[in-house]
Amino acid sequence: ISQYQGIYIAMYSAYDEAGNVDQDRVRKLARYYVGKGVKGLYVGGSSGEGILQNAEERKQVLEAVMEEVKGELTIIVHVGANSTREAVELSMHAEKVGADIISAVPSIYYRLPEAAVETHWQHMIDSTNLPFIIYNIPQTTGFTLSTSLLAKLAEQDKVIGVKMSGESTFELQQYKETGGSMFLVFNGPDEQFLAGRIMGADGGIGGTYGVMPELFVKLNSLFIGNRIEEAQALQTKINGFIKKLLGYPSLYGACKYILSLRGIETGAPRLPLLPVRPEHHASLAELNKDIEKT
Ligand code: HMN
Repeated sequence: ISQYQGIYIAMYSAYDEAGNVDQDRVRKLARYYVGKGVKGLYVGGSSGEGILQNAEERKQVLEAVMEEVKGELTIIVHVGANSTREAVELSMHAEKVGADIISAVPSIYYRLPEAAVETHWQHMIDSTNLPFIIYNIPQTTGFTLSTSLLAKLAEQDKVIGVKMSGESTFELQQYKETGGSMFLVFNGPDEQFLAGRIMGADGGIGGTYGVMPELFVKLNSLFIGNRIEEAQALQTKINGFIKKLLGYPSLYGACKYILSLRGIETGAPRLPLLPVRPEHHASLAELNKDIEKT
């Protein structure tokens, strides 16, 4: 499993000024993350607004990412969609363009029994030869992955891990124990990265990594080097930044504005995610400086 361990940036969307997917901006954003020590990118997840884009747009985003960084970064694609049919279409597309791994949330809106979620995921798994990472994010989907479903899915070689975005490190540890030492668990809540690692996570996938990749790479190295006190101090420092980011009308609007200050234009997030407000520009510029000097 060491081939997949590490830090994955949950990549943001990149639109032009009219709000359309901008492949050139996607390429620049992907390129920005090369050479920073991260293992790869998680494309089209929560931070990437996959759920706010149609299938065609999601394909355009992935194609631009693959053209730019294929072979340089490991690419996990979020292919979750409400209908199984669309999720399967996106899975097959991901395989066709050379992505490394697919991953999906359950279907949302309907309250589905576990058997329906299992069937939904199984169709994606069966549609390609790619490895699959379950995406568990109960606070947004309303569906909590049980250890029994995890155990059942993990029996298949293709199901290599879970992205654990729930906030309980107890559940995270239970997933790791259930899946076994060869089953990957990725920490989701960035503010608990170190806690997740200590309780068994193999790495992390996170949305705030996108404005501070070097800090999470360093935090991960400190953990691996068993320098726990320094790691705790760095996580505390990072959490100060995350706390500020979460105070804006939208987290991604704030993160994307910070990137624009570094010359990486990605446009505003798509509504209903709110754009950054002009009166917040100055404090975000301050925050950017603080992050850059850490
Ligand atoms: C993604 O799919 O884009 C993210 O990796 C999901 C990730 O777990 C984020 N969680 C949520 O959005 C609920 C975190 O990165 C989160 O944004 C961060 O910890 C700040 O709270």
